Amino acid sequence: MKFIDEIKIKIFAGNGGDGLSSFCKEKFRPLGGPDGGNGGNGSNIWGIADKNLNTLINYQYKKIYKGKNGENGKKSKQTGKNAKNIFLKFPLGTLITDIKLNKLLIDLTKNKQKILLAKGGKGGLGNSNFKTSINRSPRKKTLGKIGEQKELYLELKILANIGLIGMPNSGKSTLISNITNAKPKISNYPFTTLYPNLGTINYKKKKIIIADIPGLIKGAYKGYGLGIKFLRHLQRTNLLLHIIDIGSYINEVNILKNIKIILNELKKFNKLLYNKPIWLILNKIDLISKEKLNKIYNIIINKFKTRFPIYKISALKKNKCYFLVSKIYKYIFK
Ligand SMILES: Nc1nc2c(ncn2[C@@H]2O[C@H](COP(=O)(O)OP(=O)(O)OP(=O)(O)O)[C@@H](O)[C@H]2O)c(=O)[nH]1
Ligand SMILES: [Mg+2]
Repeated sequence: MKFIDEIKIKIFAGNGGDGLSSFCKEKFRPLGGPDGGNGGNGSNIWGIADKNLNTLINYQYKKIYKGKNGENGKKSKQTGKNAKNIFLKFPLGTLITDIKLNKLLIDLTKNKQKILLAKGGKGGLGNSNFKTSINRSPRKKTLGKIGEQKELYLELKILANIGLIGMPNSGKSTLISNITNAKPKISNYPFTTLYPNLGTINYKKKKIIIADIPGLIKGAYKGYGLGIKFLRHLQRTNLLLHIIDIGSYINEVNILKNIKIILNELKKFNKLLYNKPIWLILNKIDLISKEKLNKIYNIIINKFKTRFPIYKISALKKNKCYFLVSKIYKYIFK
C-alpha cells in the first residue's frame, strides 16, 4: 500500500437548478396562473473523518470532485429535486486548507467529525413566485446559483500519543508488533518500514496510540535513506521513544555515535520535535551478556542521563516491554 500524506484536490459543488417560467393551461383558462416551480439545490460537498483510513491515497487517484446540479423547476409549482450530498472521507489527523484563501478550514481529529467544504448553489425561482396584484402573469424566473468551488490542500499529520524513532533495523516495528495490535513487516535488513504504522495499546481501560515510522540515518535531513519527511507525523505526539540497538555492535562508541546521529537529525528537522520528551530505549539486550549490558548502560547513563530517561528491553523476547508500557501509561495519564 502506498502512503500519501500531502495532496491537492479540487471540488466543485453542484449548481442550483433553474426556476421555470410556465403557465397553467386548463380547458377554460387559456392563460392560467403562473405555475413554474423553483429549481432544486446543487450537491453540497462535505468532508468527514473516518477512523478506518490511514492515508490520503484515494485522492492520488481522483483529484477532482464535482457535485450534481439541482433539478430544474417543474410545472404545477413543483420544486426540482435537490442533488444528493457528497461526502469525502479523510483519515483522522487530516488538515484541510483552502488554497486560495490560505486558510485552514479544519483539523479532523475526531471520528465522524464533518465540515461543509463547498456549498451547493441554491435553486432559482420559478415564475409562480413573482405573481403580484399588479402583475398576475409574470414571465420572470431566476437561474440556479453556481455551486462553491475550492482548491484544497490536504495534509495528514497522524494523531498518536507516542512516536518511535531510531536507526533502521533497531527494532521499532518489532516493539510495536509486540505491544500493540499492529502487525507491521519486520525483517533483518534496513528500511523494512516504508511508511508510518499505527498501533494501539489497550492498557487499564485506556488507549495509547503509537506511531512507528521508517528508520533515520545520518544525513536523513538532506534526503538520505527515506529522508525525514515522516517526522512530521510525530509532531503531535507527547513522547518519543528512541529505539537503540545495543546488541549488534561490538564497540560502544558506535552506539553512542548512533544515538547522536538520530538526535541531530531530529534537531535539524525541527527544534520543537527535538525538545519533546524523549526516552532512550536500549533494545536487543538478549544478544549481550549482563556484564556488557551494564557497561553500555553506564556509558549511556553518564552521557545522557540528565536529559533522557533510559530503559532496557528486548522487543523480540518481550523482555521488560510491559514494564515500559506501564511507564508510558503513567507518563501519559498521570
Ligand atoms: N535479538 C533481537 N533481535 C531483535 C530485537 N528487536 C528486533 N530484533 C530484530 O531486528 C531486526 C529488525 O527489526 P525491525 O523491528 O524490523 O526494525 P525496525 O527498527 O523497524 O527497522 P526499519 O523498519 O528498517 O527502520 C529483525 O530481524 C528483528 O527480529 C530484540 O530485542 N532482540
Ligand atoms: Mg520497521
